This record gives sequence, structure tokens and C-alpha cells, in this order.
Amino acid sequence: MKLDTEAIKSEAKEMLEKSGEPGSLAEWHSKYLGKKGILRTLTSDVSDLAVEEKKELGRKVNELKSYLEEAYAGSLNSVTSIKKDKPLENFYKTLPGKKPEIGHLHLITQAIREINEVFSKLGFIRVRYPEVEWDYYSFEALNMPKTHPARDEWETFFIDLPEDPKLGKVVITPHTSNGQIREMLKGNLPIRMLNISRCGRRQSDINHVPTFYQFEGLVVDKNISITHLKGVLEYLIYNFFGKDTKFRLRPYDFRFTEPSFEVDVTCGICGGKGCRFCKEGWVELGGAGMVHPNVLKAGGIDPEVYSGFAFGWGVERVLMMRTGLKIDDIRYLFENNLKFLEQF
Ligand code: FA5
Repeated sequence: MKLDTEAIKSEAKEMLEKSGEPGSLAEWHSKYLGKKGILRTLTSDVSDLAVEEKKELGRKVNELKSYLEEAYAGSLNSVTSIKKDKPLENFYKTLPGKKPEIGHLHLITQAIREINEVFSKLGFIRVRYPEVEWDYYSFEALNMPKTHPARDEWETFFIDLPEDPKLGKVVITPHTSNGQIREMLKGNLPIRMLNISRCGRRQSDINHVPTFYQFEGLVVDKNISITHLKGVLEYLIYNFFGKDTKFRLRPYDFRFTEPSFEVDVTCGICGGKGCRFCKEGWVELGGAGMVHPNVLKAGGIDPEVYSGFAFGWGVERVLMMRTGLKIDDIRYLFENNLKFLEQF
């Protein structure tokens, strides 16, 4: 088979130079690069050849293909580029437009908004307190004096800044409970606070990340009892996960609440059967309890007159436990992989 690609190239080039208009450019495309065009015919002719000949002519056809495609792209560009002084003269009406990518709120932002909405129906008011915080608000005033071993659980990041004689070191707050003290010190009673904020801990594995969100509820009023706390937790769980989700309160020892609990729900990933995320079917969402009298005192509130409850849960864990989402590693939420995020 004889093939003079140079002749095809020069003829194509000549025709292209004459085709100043989009219409004749389309004609050129169909002649050389179209479904029944020269390039297609040559490619199919070459595929029928014997191996040796195929190698040689195949290379030539490939080279011709690159040449024609580049030449076409160049001309298309010059024909369709809009000149500033004559904006519509070269406008190629039949060129398909580029579909704009439409984004959406990040999953965690969606969850935060929903949490806020659920609680606002109960009269909780959203506040935000510092994420870079004094030791005093994150620990000391929460009934955890400087050397108390309970502090270890919070695996805290310390900021390299001078210590304050009264407030201590600067930390990235490891929980939203710092908001309890700050809210009480505002002196507006009764309190129905919802503090949603970023927290930090030196942790990273399938169900921990170094930066995560918590939401903290605090209610302080006269005659507040544990039944109010249980009612609010139940309301939250049923609103988020539906009535089929079971939850349990496990006795725990937080220094700032007494009594204290940890709250678990049946795992939304496996339906409570046990999986790589939950191991045995239950997932801890957060802690809760009745505000300790020492904490009320640190907030300037008389524990003989007022009582309160508080809870602090992880936003990401709550999100992950929603049935249907099936996110079984908390770190996916922070990788910013669009293929993951676009699914939601
Ligand atoms: C606390 O942080 C307490 N301040 C909660 C509390 C508030 C108790 C008010 C009583 C009264 P805990 O360390 O268990 O507790 O954390 C609460 C929740 O935050 C966890 O159950 C989890 O859902 C989330 N969480 C904690 N650390 C991480 C982390 N590294 N990554 C993701 N989520 C986390």
C-alpha cells in the first residue's frame, strides 16, 4: 500500500488556510477527521495489512492524525476567539457550551446547619467561643486542676505563647466545654446554649481526626433535672437517626459533670451488627451529665439555687451514624477528595 501523507498534509493545510469561517471549518473536519473522513479510512486500511507493513504505515498514519488534530484545534481557536472590537463576528453558534460545575456545601457544614436547626426548635441559642483558648477555660475552671490526670484524655495541642499567670497556657481547645464557663460568666440566666466549634487533639485513626467539630449544649435554670437531659438527648437522636436507632447511656467520669454519661447509638453503618468502624455494633457519640457544682461556681452561679445539664458530641460521628451514608472512616471527611464529596 502506498501512502503519501505529505501530500495529504499540504492539501489539508491549504484548505484550512482558505477556510476562514466556521462553516467551512466544519466541512474540513468532516473531510479529514470525520467518521467517514480520510483519517478513518486510512486507519482501517492499515489495520488490514501484514505486520511489517502495518508497523511502518501505522506510524505514518498516527503522525498524520496528530498533525491534522493540531491544525484543526489551532484554526478552531482562531475562528472562535472573540475579538474585543468585533465581539460577535467570529462567534461559533453551534459549538456546545461548557457546563459549569455546581458545588454544594461540605457535608460537615450541612450537618452543623441541621444540628443548629434541630436545637433552635427547643430554644437553644447558637454561640461560638474561641478555638484557641486559655487552659483555664478548657480545663481548670471545668474542675480539672493543673496536674489532674483526667487532662491526659484530651491529648491537647499547646500553642507556643507566653503563659498567663492566672489563665495558664494557650491551647487549641480540645472540646467545646470551654464554652460552658464563658457562657455562664456572661451572667444571663437562664441559659440554653448551643456552642458549635472546631476542636483539636493529637489523634488520628479510623474514628479520630486531629481537627474535628463538637457541639455543646448547656442548660442552666432552676429545677433542672436529669429527666430534662434525657428528654433532650432522645429528641436529638430521634430527629437525627429516626426512631429505629437505639441509644444507651453509659456511666462515665467527666470531671465537669456529676453524674456523667457517655452516649452510644447503634452503628448506622452496619445497623448494629458490628463492622470495621464500630467493632461491636455501638458507636460513642459524646458525653453528657449534670453540671458539677464547682463548675457552676466557677461560672459565678449559685449551685444551691440553680442546676443544669450539659452534653458535648462530635459533629462528624453524628453525621457518620446516619443510616444510608455508609462512611466508615472519619478521615474521608477531611481529605477534600471531590470524587467522595460529590456523592452527597
Ligand atoms: C468531651 O469532649 C466532653 N467535653 C463532652 C462532655 C460535654 C461531657 C459536656 C459532659 C458534658 P469526649 O472526649 O468523649 O468528651 O468527646 C466527645 C465526642 O467528641 C466523642 O464522643 C467524639 O464523638 C468526638 N471526638 C472526640 N475526639 C475526637 C477526634 N479526635 N476526632 C473526632 N471526633 C472526636
